[in-house]
Amino acid sequence: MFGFIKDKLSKIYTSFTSKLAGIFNKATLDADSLKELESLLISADMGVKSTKHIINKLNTDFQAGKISKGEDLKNALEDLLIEQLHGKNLDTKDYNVFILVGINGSGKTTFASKLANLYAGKRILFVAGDTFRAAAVEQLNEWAKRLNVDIEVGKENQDPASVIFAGCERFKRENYDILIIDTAGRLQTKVNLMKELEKVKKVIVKQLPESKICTLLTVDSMLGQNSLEQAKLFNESTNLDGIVLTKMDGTGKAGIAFAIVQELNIPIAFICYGEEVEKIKKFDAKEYVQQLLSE
Ligand SMILES: Nc1nc2c(ncn2[C@@H]2O[C@H](COP(=O)(O)OP(=O)(O)OP(=O)(O)O)[C@@H](O)[C@H]2O)c(=O)[nH]1
Ligand SMILES: [Mg+2]
Repeated sequence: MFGFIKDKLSKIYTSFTSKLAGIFNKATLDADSLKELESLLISADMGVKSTKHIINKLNTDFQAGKISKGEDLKNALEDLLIEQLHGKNLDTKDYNVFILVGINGSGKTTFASKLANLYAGKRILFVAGDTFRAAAVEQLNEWAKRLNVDIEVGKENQDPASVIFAGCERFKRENYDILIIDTAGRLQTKVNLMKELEKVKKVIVKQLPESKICTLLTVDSMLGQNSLEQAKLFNESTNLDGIVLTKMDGTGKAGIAFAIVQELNIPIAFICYGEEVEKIKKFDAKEYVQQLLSE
């Protein structure tokens, strides 16, 4: 699939890309080729809406004779996919405060470390907003030590909003460059937990009126279409600025990026493809599509 994770190509993607190549290599296309492409896109979790939109456009071009060989199809598909992502890349350089939200195990804390590593050289403060699990605090603490980053930690079971409040105060008082707030994992369907997150966001916005706040949702790309519902509900309670697609090194369904951007109009900010701190890439729509379509 992607050049930067080729060493970990999943079986699904080996078959996805080779089937795509099978269509692109055809000297003449027929209506079945488009049907085949349609089911391939659905299987990559692109979502029915995005897929229909693309296939309809390709069909129109096919009927009009603008697409006749596989290579034409590849080029037209590439343009359409890039267009679907709106060429919209979130530039995290515009922000100095990051709030990481997402369901349990989606990769928030790991991403916190990757983000801090990207800002190496800056004065960074972590806030351990997951006060429910001692292990969660310990995990972030471990990263703080390794990356030489300061960390604000509360007491066990302390109201997360109050730890985060203290973190915001310290960020201002001690003039840090970057604030990274890790939060507890929660299911988007748990209303009380989502309300708590809403409160946390309000506290941050109120405490840091001068800061540029970026709320990022980590999405486990292996969950496919479920992620769409997650993103929708997290967006309702926290007003997301961007999505971080994690675990793209697994059987990640690359199509989900299109479904999220198309249906929710939230840009993808980063993709993560491994547990190690350097396994992260700033999202680039054009590069993403080109790598997805290349063998
Ligand atoms: N393969 C792979 N594993 C990842 C990636 N990102 C995170 N992980 C692993 O996924 C697991 C969960 O990651 P965490 O960062 O702890 O997730 P979290 O969202 O903070 O989890 P909670 O705090 O429990 O909600 C850990 O074992 C990570 O090492 C990734 O991009 N690829
Ligand atoms: Mg965590």
